[in-house]
Amino acid sequence: MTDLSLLAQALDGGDREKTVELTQKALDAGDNAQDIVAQGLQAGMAAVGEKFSSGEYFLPDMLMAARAMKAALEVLAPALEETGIPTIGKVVIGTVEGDMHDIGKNVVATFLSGNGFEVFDLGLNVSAQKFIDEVKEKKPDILGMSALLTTTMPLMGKVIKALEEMGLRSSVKVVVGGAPVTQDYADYIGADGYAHDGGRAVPVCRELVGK
Ligand code: B1M
Repeated sequence: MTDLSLLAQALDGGDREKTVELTQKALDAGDNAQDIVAQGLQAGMAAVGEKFSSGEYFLPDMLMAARAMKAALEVLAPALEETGIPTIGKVVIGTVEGDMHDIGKNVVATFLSGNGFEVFDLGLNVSAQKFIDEVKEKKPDILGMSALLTTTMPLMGKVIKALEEMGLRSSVKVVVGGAPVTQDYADYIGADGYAHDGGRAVPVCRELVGK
């Protein structure tokens, strides 16, 4: 197994070329794609977040790391999506309005489609109305919402309320996640499921569709 801490360091340093190179090397060495995400890329991003919080890093540092991570995820996508599993459920997913963080949501979407779900990714900055419209149109088994900011988290609760008001709540299971989201918060807003990370999102969604 490759030393994935080197990958974490490259991402932390915002070095896109090195991040992509080390991701490819780890894949070639036979490392599991989900481990590469968790122990390499996500570990690096966690370090970036801590340094941003402490004032050591600024917005451009976060942006460089985000670009490096996106490029590495493109390298990993075929391995993450490799599956022979037939479709086990439909998911509509997006990052809530006002929130421009989509890396984690993309990881979750990739993990889900790699594990047999048909995924409709609405992207980021998705309004409550858009979520509702897509639930009406696509009739998914699961609606997934991601929020990375404490200021955007409440939109998830608003969507759940709107689903209730429109008589749509019982037609869809709602799963929420994102760094500031907790199981307690998910319970508080009336979500059906919460996942701490992309790997966990898979069993949570499988359970909700009874598979
Ligand atoms: Co932002 N940012 N950011 N940022 N950023 C955070 C979130 C922050 C915690 C950094 C910090 O202060 N330590 C902080 C939020 C503080 C708070 O709300 N309390 C913050 C801030 C303040 C901001 C700005 C306000 C900064 C500014 O402008 N002054 C600004 C806001 C912009 C906006 O959204 N309106 C901003 C901007 C940005 C960038 C654009 C530069 C960039 C995002 C680029 C992009 O996504 N395209 C960015 C980044 C990269 C981060 C950090 C460093 C990393 C986020 C990330 O991609 N992590 C982040 C610090 C941190 O989280 N430690 C930070 C890797 C990713 C794989 O993990 O997203 O947690 P994560 O996803 C995980 C799980 O959470 C879970 O599974 C995923 C995969 O395992 N998950 C789900 C996520 N969604 C799920 C949905 C599910 C289930 C699980 O079900 C549906």
